[in-house]
Amino acid sequence: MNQQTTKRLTTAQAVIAFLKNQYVERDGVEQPFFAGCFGIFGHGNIAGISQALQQMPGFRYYQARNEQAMVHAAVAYAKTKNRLQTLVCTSSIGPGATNMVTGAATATINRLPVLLLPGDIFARRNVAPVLQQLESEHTQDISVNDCFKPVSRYWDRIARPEQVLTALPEAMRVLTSPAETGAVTLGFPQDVQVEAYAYPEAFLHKRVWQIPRNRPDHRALEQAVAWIRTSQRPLIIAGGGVIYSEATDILQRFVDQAGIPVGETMAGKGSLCFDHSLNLGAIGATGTFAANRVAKEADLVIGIGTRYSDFTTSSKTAFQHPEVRFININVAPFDASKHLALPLVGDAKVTLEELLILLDGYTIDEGYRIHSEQLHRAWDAEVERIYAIRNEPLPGQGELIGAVNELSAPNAIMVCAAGSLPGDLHKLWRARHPKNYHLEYGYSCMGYEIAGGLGAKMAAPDRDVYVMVGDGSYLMMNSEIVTSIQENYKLIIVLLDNHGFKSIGALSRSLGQDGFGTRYAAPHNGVFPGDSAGADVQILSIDLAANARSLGAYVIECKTYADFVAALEEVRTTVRTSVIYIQNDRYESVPGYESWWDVPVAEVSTSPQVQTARKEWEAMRVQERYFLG
Ligand SMILES: Cc1ncc(C[n+]2csc(CCOP(=O)(O)OP(=O)(O)O)c2C)c(N)n1
Ligand SMILES: [Mg+2]
Repeated sequence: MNQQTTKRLTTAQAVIAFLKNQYVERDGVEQPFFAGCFGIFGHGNIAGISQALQQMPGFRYYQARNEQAMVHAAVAYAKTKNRLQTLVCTSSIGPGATNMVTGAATATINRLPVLLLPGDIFARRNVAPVLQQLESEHTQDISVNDCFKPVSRYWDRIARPEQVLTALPEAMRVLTSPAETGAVTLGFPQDVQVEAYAYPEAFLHKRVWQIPRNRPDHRALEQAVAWIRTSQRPLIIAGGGVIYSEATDILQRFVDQAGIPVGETMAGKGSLCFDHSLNLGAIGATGTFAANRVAKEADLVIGIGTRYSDFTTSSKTAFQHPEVRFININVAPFDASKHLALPLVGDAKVTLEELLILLDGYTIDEGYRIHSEQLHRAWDAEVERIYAIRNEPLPGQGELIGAVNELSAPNAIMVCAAGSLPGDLHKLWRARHPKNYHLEYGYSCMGYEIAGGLGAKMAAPDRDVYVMVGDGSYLMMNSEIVTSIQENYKLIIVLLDNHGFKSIGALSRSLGQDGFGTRYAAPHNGVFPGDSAGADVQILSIDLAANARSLGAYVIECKTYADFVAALEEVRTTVRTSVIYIQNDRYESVPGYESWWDVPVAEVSTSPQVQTARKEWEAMRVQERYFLG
C-alpha cells in the first residue's frame, strides 16, 4: 500500500478530481455521474472548492443566485435524467449552507440524488468562533451543518484530508443506489478544504458504478402471480419508480396483455400515454373519477414504484374493498412493505418482464376491461369540457392548462411544484411521454418551479421547458431566471397571478376559515381581511411582469384567453427566457373527484362554519383504513 503512487493535492482538489471521474452504467450505457457543480462562494469555500473548480475547468462550474434554488435545479436535473446523472452543489458556511437544507429535503423525499458540499467551521478550532459560526456551550463538534442529518441519506464531516478516501466512495454508493438515493451531504471545513495531502492516484482513476436491476425473490413472484390470477378487480398504481426505471414500455405491454387498468401518482404521471384506453389518469386526492372509482372497489392493488403518499391513497380512504390487498414492486424494501403488501423488492422493468412471462395467457375479465375503458373515455370527455370553459372576466386555471398542453411541443417538459396548479395539472394535463409531466410533489416546495425548470432544461436542452408557476411561488423564488439567461437556457415561464394563495384559500374556506391570510391585501385596523371582505380591501400593487422584465426575461402580458394563446404561439420562437403573465380567477376551481385529503379541522371553535367543517371531517375520518394484509 505504501508503494502506491500519490499526487499532492488540496482536499478540495482531490474531491473535484474524484467526482469528475465517477461514471454510472445501466443497460450498457455509460455516462459521467456529475454534470458539474453549482456554487455560491463565500469565505467557507472560496479558497477550497472554488480554487479547485477554477483549476479544473473540465468539471463545469455554474453560478447560481440562491443556494436553495441551485439544489432544486440539481434535483430537477437528476429527475429528468432518471437519476443517472446529477450535479454537485457547493456553498459557503452558515446561511449559504442552511439555505440548502430545504433543497436536501426535496431531494431525499423525492428519492433523487444530489451531492451537497456545504463549507463548515474550522476543524482546527483555534480561531473559533469564526464568522457565521453557531456556537454551543456543550460541544465543539457541532455546526449548522448538523441540520442536514435528517434530510440526508448519507451525512459526513471531513475533519482530515484522508477522510475523503472513505467518505466519497460511501457517498457514491448511496447516490447511485436506486433504493437509497437522496441528498448526500459532506460538511467540508474551510481549513481542511485547502490542506494538501498525498492522495493515492488510484483513488482518482475512472470508476464506473453499475446501476443494478435487481430481481425479486422468485417465490414472492409466484405468489404475486397467484394473487393476480385470482383477483377480480386488480388495479395498477404507477409511481415515479416506473419512470426512473424506464419501465414505461414494459408497463404498456403488461397492461395490454393483462388488461389491468392504471392510475398514476404525481411522480408517475406519464408512465402510460394519456390516451391509452386503460389509463384512468391521476389517482388519489387529486385524482380523476375514473381512477378513484376503480380504486374504491379494487381487491388487489399493484403499486409499482410508489411510496403511497396521502395524496395517492386519499389519506387511506381510496381503497374500500373489505379484502383489498397489495403487491408492491419497489427497489426499496421500505416502500415495498407498505400496507403489509406482498413485497416484490426489485427494479420495476425487470420485475414486470418476469411477471409478464409468468402471467402468460392471463387476462382480466372482459367486463372489467370494458368498464375501465368506459371510465377512461368519460374522463377524457371531462378534460375536454374543462379545457373548453371560457371564464369571464378572468380565465380559469383549467382552460389555461388546456392551452399550454395543446400548444406546447409534444416532446416538451412541463415543470411545477406547489399551489393550486399541481392538483389541477394532475387531473387535467395530458401526458404524452414519461418526461412531459415534471411535478415536484414529494415536498411540494414553493420556489422549486423556476429553479427546477432550469435543471430540467440543462438536462434536456433540446426540449422546450414550460414552467407553470403561481404568483406565490414566483415571489418566493424567481432568482434563477437570471441564471437561465446567463447560461442561455431558455425557459418558458407561465406565471398565473391570482393575487394570493388560491390553493390554501380554498383549503381555508373548506375548513370554515374564510381564506384568512391567503390574499395579498393590506391589513385593516390590524386585521387581515378574509374572502368575505370581497373587493372591499386595499389590494397590494405588485407588478410581477415588471419584476420578470427587470431580471432580463422577455415578458408577454396577457389579459384574455385569446392573448394567452397568441403568447404561447409567440414563445415558441423567442430566444431567451420568456414569461407569459396572466391573471386568473381566484375562485374558479377545477373540482375534486370522489376523493379526500385529511386536513384536521379545529375540534372546538366559535365559528359555526368551522363546526360544520369539523362534522364533515369526522364523517370522512372514519373511512380511513389500516391495511393489514
Ligand atoms: C415553501 C413552502 N411554503 C409554504 C407552502 C404551503 N403552500 C402550499 S401552496 C401555497 C400557496 C401557493 O401560492 P401560489 O404559488 O400563488 O399558487 P396558488 O395557490 O395561488 O395557485 C402555500 C403557502 C409550501 N408548499 N411551500
Ligand atoms: Mg396565487
